[in-house]
Amino acid sequence: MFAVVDALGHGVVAQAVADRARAALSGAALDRGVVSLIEQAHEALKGTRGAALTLGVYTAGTRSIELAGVGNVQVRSLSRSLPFVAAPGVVGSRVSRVRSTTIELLPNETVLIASDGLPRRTSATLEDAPDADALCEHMLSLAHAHDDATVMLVRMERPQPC
Ligand SMILES: [Mn+2]
Repeated sequence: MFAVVDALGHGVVAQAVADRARAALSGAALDRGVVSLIEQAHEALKGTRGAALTLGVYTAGTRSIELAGVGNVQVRSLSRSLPFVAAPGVVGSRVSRVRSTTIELLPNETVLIASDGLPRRTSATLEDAPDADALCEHMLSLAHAHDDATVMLVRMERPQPC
């Protein structure tokens, strides 16, 4: 599982909300699906200011990721447009119509999960950046000055034949 949590607000209060979401997700059973994971995080964040949350579960056998999200944490691929749309709402206070989207990854496809501190569109490509760390640095250099920003890069490389 991978997840990006963007708690409302800033500083230690937002950190506490993100930590609570992480604790709820860390022990969660992955086989119940991503919508169930969102619901568990929603329960855990009740009484807080809440968060935007997008998460995915990777299944190696099918090379697929199942995604679900609430609020402004976007998912995009450097190879194509993805059919993922996060549901409106705030995890912890109001969540509705959460749906999962399953994507079969292309060979060497790079998927970015980015909080709304980053521009919605970017021309960033792997050609701009020699490796994953450099690409994340490049993305963060585009961040809005007024907001926290998080970017996660997911790339599943094919196992080498032995
Ligand atoms: Mn934000």
